[in-house]
Amino acid sequence: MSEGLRCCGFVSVLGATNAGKSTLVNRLVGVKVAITTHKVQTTRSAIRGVMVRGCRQVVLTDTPGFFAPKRRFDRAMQRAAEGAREGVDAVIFLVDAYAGLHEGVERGLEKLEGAKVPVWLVLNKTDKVLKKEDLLKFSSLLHERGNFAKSFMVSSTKGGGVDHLAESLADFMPEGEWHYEEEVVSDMTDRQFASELTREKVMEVLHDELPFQMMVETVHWKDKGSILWIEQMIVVKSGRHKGMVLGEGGRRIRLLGEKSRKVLEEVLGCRIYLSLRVKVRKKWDEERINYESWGLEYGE
Ligand SMILES: Nc1nc2c(ncn2[C@@H]2O[C@H](COP(=O)(O)OP(=O)(O)O)[C@@H](O)[C@H]2O)c(=O)[nH]1
Ligand SMILES: [Mg+2]
Repeated sequence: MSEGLRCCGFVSVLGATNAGKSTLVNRLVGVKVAITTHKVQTTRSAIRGVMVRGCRQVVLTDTPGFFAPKRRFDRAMQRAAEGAREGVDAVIFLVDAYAGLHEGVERGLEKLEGAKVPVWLVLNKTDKVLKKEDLLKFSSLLHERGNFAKSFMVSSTKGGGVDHLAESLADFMPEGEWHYEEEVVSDMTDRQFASELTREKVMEVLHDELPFQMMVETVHWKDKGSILWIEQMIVVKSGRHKGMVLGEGGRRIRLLGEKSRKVLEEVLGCRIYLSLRVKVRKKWDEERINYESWGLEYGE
């Protein structure tokens, strides 16, 4: 533990879906806490990642992106994103500099209007924008539209600018006891993380509408000494989706298990036996218990 006056604060990362919020949080924390994909709506609930710089702890909340909610599940995700605007020391409004101004950004600007805490504008994916003047133009356009206390430019995948942002965040944290123990990086349990990771792999491998209509439950978790035994259930909404997950002769589900296990072994640092199964539950996204286990509000 480093010596010095302890500081600790909370920062929410908000922005359109696919802006790179989860990638940035992982980069700031230094290890993977949130799953990321090129798909929209990957992050379903608010996940906390903990960044430490010297004697300063920054608790980052990664949120589902802003988008137009249609179903109950969408509405619950939106409430989780909106709720993260309050009770924090600062908000990061993350914008994909390459995608420019679009509906999700507009929605974010609207939601952040009149925010009671300082909002920091962070332009992401600068590696994809070749001309610096385009970045500056876009930044000033956003400054006309919103009230930002500070602004930054980063590439969350390549790392450019992230260190400066991390330093500024840490410096901004008020004096106070740490909220989490020193070695904690996330508020998710390993079991929840394991479910999320398999969901990421399913989303990566199946490139159509299936991902939004699927969840992963970890149904069995046992430490058997030399090996950690995990059984998971992929829950889908139809027999057709089940077939897609299984693949011919079960080939796809075996591949999914392989991919998920590899990353899990890396992150958890132990040998893992992972068994995946798939089942159909037509209305899983209407079941109250699933919302509670993700910390989402069920709503009307
Ligand atoms: N080129 C580039 N891609 C990025 C950057 N940050 C995120 N991405 C990609 O953008 C996609 C969405 O990222 P994700 O973190 O899941 O976005 P979220 O929905 O805002 O959480 C993923 O494919 C990321 O690899 C970046 O700085 N540069
Ligand atoms: Mg995300």
